Formats: sequence, structure tokens, C-alpha cells
Amino acid sequence: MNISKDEFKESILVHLRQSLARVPGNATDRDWSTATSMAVKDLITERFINTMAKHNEQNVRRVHYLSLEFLMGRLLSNNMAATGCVEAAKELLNEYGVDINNVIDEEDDMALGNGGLGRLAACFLDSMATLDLPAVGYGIRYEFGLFRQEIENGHQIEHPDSWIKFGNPWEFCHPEYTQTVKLYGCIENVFDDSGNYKPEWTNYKEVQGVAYDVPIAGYGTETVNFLRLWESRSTEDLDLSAFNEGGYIEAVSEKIEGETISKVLYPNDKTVNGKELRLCQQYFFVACSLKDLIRRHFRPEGNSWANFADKVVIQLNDTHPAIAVPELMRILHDEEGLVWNEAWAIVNKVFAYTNHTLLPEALEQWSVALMRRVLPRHAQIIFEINKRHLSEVQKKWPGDAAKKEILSIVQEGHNQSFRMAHLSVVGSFSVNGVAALHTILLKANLFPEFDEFFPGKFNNKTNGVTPRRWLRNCNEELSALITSKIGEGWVKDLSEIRAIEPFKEDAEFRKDFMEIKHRNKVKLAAVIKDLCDVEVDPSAIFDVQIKRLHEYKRQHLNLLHILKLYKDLLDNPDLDIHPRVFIFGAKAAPGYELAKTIIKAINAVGDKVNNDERIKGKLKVVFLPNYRVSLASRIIPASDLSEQISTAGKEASGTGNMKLALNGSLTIGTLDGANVEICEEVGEDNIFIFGNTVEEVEAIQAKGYDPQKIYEENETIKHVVDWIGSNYFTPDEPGVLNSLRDDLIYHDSFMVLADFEAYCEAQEKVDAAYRDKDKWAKMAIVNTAFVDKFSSDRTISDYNNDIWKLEPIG
Ligand code: 26W
Repeated sequence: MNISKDEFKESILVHLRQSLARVPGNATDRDWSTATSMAVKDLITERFINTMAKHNEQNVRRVHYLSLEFLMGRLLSNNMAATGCVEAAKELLNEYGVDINNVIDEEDDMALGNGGLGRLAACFLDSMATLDLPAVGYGIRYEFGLFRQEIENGHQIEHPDSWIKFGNPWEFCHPEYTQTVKLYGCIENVFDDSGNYKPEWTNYKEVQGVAYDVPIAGYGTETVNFLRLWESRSTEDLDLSAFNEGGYIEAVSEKIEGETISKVLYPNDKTVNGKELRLCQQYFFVACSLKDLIRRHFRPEGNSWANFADKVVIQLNDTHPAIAVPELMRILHDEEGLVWNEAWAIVNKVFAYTNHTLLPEALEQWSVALMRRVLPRHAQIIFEINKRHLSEVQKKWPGDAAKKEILSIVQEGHNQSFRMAHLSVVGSFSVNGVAALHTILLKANLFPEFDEFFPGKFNNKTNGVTPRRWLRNCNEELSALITSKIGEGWVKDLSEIRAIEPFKEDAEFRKDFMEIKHRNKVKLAAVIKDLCDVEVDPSAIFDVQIKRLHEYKRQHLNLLHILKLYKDLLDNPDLDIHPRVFIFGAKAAPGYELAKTIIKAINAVGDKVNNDERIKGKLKVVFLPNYRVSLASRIIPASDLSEQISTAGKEASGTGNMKLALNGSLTIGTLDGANVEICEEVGEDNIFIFGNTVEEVEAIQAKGYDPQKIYEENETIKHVVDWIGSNYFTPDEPGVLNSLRDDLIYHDSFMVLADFEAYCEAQEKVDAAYRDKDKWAKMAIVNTAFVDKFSSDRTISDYNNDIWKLEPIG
């Protein structure tokens, strides 16, 4: 803190009184939360001003992280920790009989993201600030973040998430940085006096972007960066001419149209291809951000286009902001008058692209027809980029039409479309995958010709998570134990946490470690009681699968295993298994029917199992509603077992796997994504690996995968799959789970049945290992000690050393 403890405490009271017109006698927990946030924000603001002054004076090189999603979660407890004022806040609140935990719980999650990709962006912002790197995040200030999920009669119901309804104490609105963006219209082919093509964009619509900044405080450093989010507004309050002609309603609805762009986050993390509003969102935030960073570049004297690429690097978080490539070409060529090759040389030095998925349906394509309507000039520019790109291809592989087709940005056919991944690869100087295996598959399967065409462009940056949020702040007791043994250096340099590994031989330490886990489980049990009205025993194994609901993530494999255990127990009520609580948290995309059916199935099985006295409480199945960052911070410290069971080759990385391992949870997982590297770090003896490998999956598919055969030949599988379709679990909604049963028998696109037996065997090993308390404790400690590689500080250092090349500004 750069003010005294007493001054800070006083500041909370001043904000309560002067910003909120409250006194301690009538303040609600929410008031205390807002007042405390404002006082903390004041601390951050001082540093923010200093950081910006330093960056500007030194005319630093900066990275600009463009992302359609930032899943920030709550900010208060992180910001208190970053500025070192937790104790002071606790004291002040205590003096007024207020529990700081209730105050923290009042904050709405900033849920401007779907899942892994958005949360990664948030962890990266934390690491960039903590490592003193000059960085700006750019995104959209959605009025409605990811929907709030309720479970009604076992079904997912979506409600709007109006997180800013009552204001956001963390942001600064900057109307002076408002940008105007054009959409729609047409292009006039105009030539200047020298005969140069000077296209003119006419008949366009305009929309404005207003900047809102959220300061991002580094942990234990003076650096404060910012996340700049754009909110869309219509350009004029009302179209007055329409108003005068009696078109009041039309005038207002035009205004509403302009404001629609930043209304809501698309709740889908697989496909939103073809949705016009989504394309408008992408262009809106990209255009605002580019104009803004160009404005900022030209502010210090002496800067010009000549040194633009020395000062600016832009990281594209997946292809969602890929329209930035033709947009920067348009600015440089059409507006600034650079010749094509000069403009392209700059573009190609500025952009770097991160790929987050291999799933073909998640690779964005925009129909040429739609692009021409919404962004007519960009459509032309992409064609021009492609023409020049293909002429280079022609030079390397003369006359090879097949190569050209594969490498083209344009997908020909009845619905001609732009492949945004190809545009991103061509437009960027670096393309990275997010885990070692993912990058291998990216090069070998998705982009082999590109890898050959652009040798050295592809690289790996294994994901990471911030140890501040995902250990220091979510698991205070474990953090304190670790710090008591090795000091607190690990919070900023996670490699230091390796020093706790020898303590696994210390019986006292093991006891402390596992008692903390137990207390975290007691706390989670209370949350489960509160949210699900189910009693669970904290001495049971807490078996956790928390992530978006997707077939490839295979929550239904987990469910089949639960059904097998249930059946085994009904056959033999004395069966000796350690009691288990299966804990799920997952949102399904609202239009993803099978995913929603899986949620219903989990809840239906839970209802039966939890109330079946015959099994003597040995199994419990709970589905925690509305999984989000703040709920993750409560589940993760209480987990014993981490389910990472995607079909090999499908999960690009995973980051929940890292958070859980860091908190001493053992992984049961396939050799997929970052699980492979977690296994390398903790060692095969400290993880439960099962199932078909990527090569085996490919081999099975090559032969022709036949789930029906497995179903018919394996009695257990047949039993549990038929059970799902039998209405035993859903007597009030007959047939509601049939689609799941049929999918498993006739499609099973993600090979659940092929991995079922191996999974059950691995689960038996888990059961056996858990009974040996000492052994389990040692394994858990090794996990916490040896996953330091998965700190996002390491990831960001790698990005910086290999791609961004920024100077830390201390
Ligand atoms: C076009 C719609 C759409 C939206 C989001 C398609 C794809 C996405 C993302 C790629 C989904 C996502 O979050 N991917 C996850 O990214 C994480 C961070 O790198 C990885 O850890 C996950 O494995 C990957 O699924």
C-alpha cells in the first residue's frame, strides 16, 4: 500500500458516506463491497497513472491482446491481494461487524467469456501486469455476459446475466476516446489524379464505440495495465428528420440497432458461423481497438508508420479478431496511402495468432456474400491478400492446383466463404498452439501445407493459469502452509513451489496438507447443501468435472461409470468401495440439444442415487448450477480427483486440469491436451492415465468405429446404456434421455464406449490409492509441487521471449 493502513481504512468509510450516501448503521453488504472496491481502486489508480506516464515517456513497445472474451470473474479479492490491503480491509470491516467473505460474495462475476479461451485471456492479463510488461487488453463490454444457469426439474434454463445492472466499481468510462465505425454500404471505384485506386466507402451505417477501462494491477509490483472494453452506441441520439416526419419509433429503433452490437455475448464455444451480428461484433471491437492503438502510437513525438511495427504487436486470441488483418490493410492502404507491399510488410510484422481448437466445426468461416454486405471493402481486400498469397504458392509449387485449393483463404463451392484461420496464418508472423500435443496436431493435421509453406512460423505456447487467483487467493490455508515452509516467493515465481516436494516425507506436513483439503471439502459440502440441497460426506472422495458441457469432454463417460458403480452396489450392497461424491459444473450452449440432455441425465441419475437408501450413501451425484469463475474458486480447493477425460486429440489444452492439480487434486485423464505435459511433470505414478491415445483413436476411426458392436458385446455397457433409455431415472418424462442412449449406440462420435473399460479400471486404481492415506497425500503434494510449469507467468514469458519481445518496465 502506498498510503497508511489507517488512511486506507478511513477511505472505505469516506466512500461509503460520500460515494454511496450510506453510514455504517444502514450499509448493506453490497454497500460495503462497493465502498471497499472504490477504496482499493483508488490505490490502484495511483499506480495506474504512474505506469501510463512511464510507458508514454519511454515510448515503449506494447502488446495488444485482442479477444472477444475476457472471463475476469470477481476482482475485489485479487485486487486487494495485489495491492496488499487485505488485512486492513478485514480489520475495518470487522470493526463494524461485517464479514469480509460476505462482502467479497456480493460482487457479480464479470463473465464476459464462455470458457477456457476467455479465462486464459484473464490469466494472461494478470501475468503481463505482474511481469511488468506493457500490455493492453481490448474487448467488448457486453451488457449481458454468459447466461446465468438455473436447473429446473433437472433441465438447464438460461437467464440473462445483467452484471452491470447496478454499476461496476472497477471501470473508468472514457467518452473522449470514443471511436466511430462504419458498417454496410458499398464501395465506389474511384481513381486519383495519378491513376491510383482510391476506393470510397459510401452509404454506410455508423456506430460508435465508447471506451471503458478496467485497470489490471500486477501482484506485488507497481505496474497497472488496463483492459479497454468497447460499448456500442448509435451515432446520434435520434435521427431528427425521421422524428419530424413522424417516424419516432423508427428513429428510436435505429438507435437501438446501434446499441445492439455490444448487448450480449454469444453463448457458444463451438460455432456461431454465419451470424451477422457476430460479424458486426468482431469488426466493431477490432475497428475501435485498431483506431485506438494507432491514435496512441502517434501521440509521442517522432512516432510514424515507419516505427509502428517496432512499437506495436497484436496477439489475436483465436480467429475471432482476424478481421483486424484486412482492417489494418484498409487503414494503411486506403486511408494512409501506403502502397500495398509497404502496408503488407507492416501488417505481417504486427500480428500473431493463437489457435485454440482443432475441432473443424469451430473453425470460423464467413460467407463471401455476408462479408460483402457487412464489410464490402474488407471482402475486396481479403480477395487481394489471397491473390497475392496464391501467387507465392504458385512460385513454390508451380502448377499445383491442389496445393492452391488447400492453402487458399477462400473456400470455393456453392457457399463461397472466407476461412478466417487461413487469413490469420497468412497475416501473422507467428502462429501458436496452446499445448505441445495440440501444436503437433496443428502442424501435422490442420495446417501441414502451411507449415511447409511458412517454415518456422508455427510454435507452441503451453497454456498456464495465474497462481495468484488459482492458489494464493482461492486456497488461503494451503497458501499459508506452503508459505510457512518455503516463504512467499512462489506467488510470483511458481518454480519455487518445487521446494515443498521433500515435505511429502514429513508426516506432520502431510497431515496439515490433508486437513486443509478436508476443511475445504467441509466448506464445499455447505455450498452443495445450499445450492443442491444434498448432504455429502466430506470424507468421501470428491470427484470433480467442471468445464463447459461438450460431447468431446465426455461428461457422459463419467456418467456411465457412475451408473456402473450404482449397479454394482445394487447387485452387492456390501461392495467395498470408498464413498464418492461426483461433482459436476457445466453450462451447455443454449442450442446444443445433446449437451442439454446430458445435463438432464446427470441430474436425473443424481436424484435417484442420492435418495436410494440401499446404497447407504456410498455414492452422491451433484450438479452445481451456474458454474462460473467464482464457483470454480470454491470447488477447486476441495477436489480430490480431477476429471480430464476428453477424447484424445480433441481438447486443445485444458486449463482446469492445471488449477486442480495445483490445488493437490489428482488427475484421471486421457493423453490429451496439456494432460500429456502434466503427466510428464508429476510423473506417471502420480496421475491416472487411461484410454486410447491419439494414434489409437485415429487407427480405430480408419478401420471404421462401430459403437453398436461394443454395446452388444459388453454386458456392462449394454446394461448402463439401456438403463439411461429405460425411464427408470425419468419416470415423469418418458423418453427424455433416448437421444443420449441412441447417440451412444449409433454414433458415439467421441468414442465413449471405446474408452469405457479402461476408464473403469483407472477408477478402480483411484479407489485403491485413496484408501492408502499416506500414499494419496504424497501424490497430492507432488502434484502441487510439480505443476509450476503451468503458471501463466511462464506462458507469458515464453510469449514475450519468442513473439512479443517487450522490455519489462519496472
Ligand atoms: C466460433 C465460435 C467459437 C468460440 C470459441 C469457437 C471456438 C471457441 C474457443 C476456441 C473455445 C475455447 O474456449 N477453446 C479452449 O481454449 C482453451 C484455452 O486455450 C483451451 O485450454 C481449451 O482446450 C480449448 O477448448
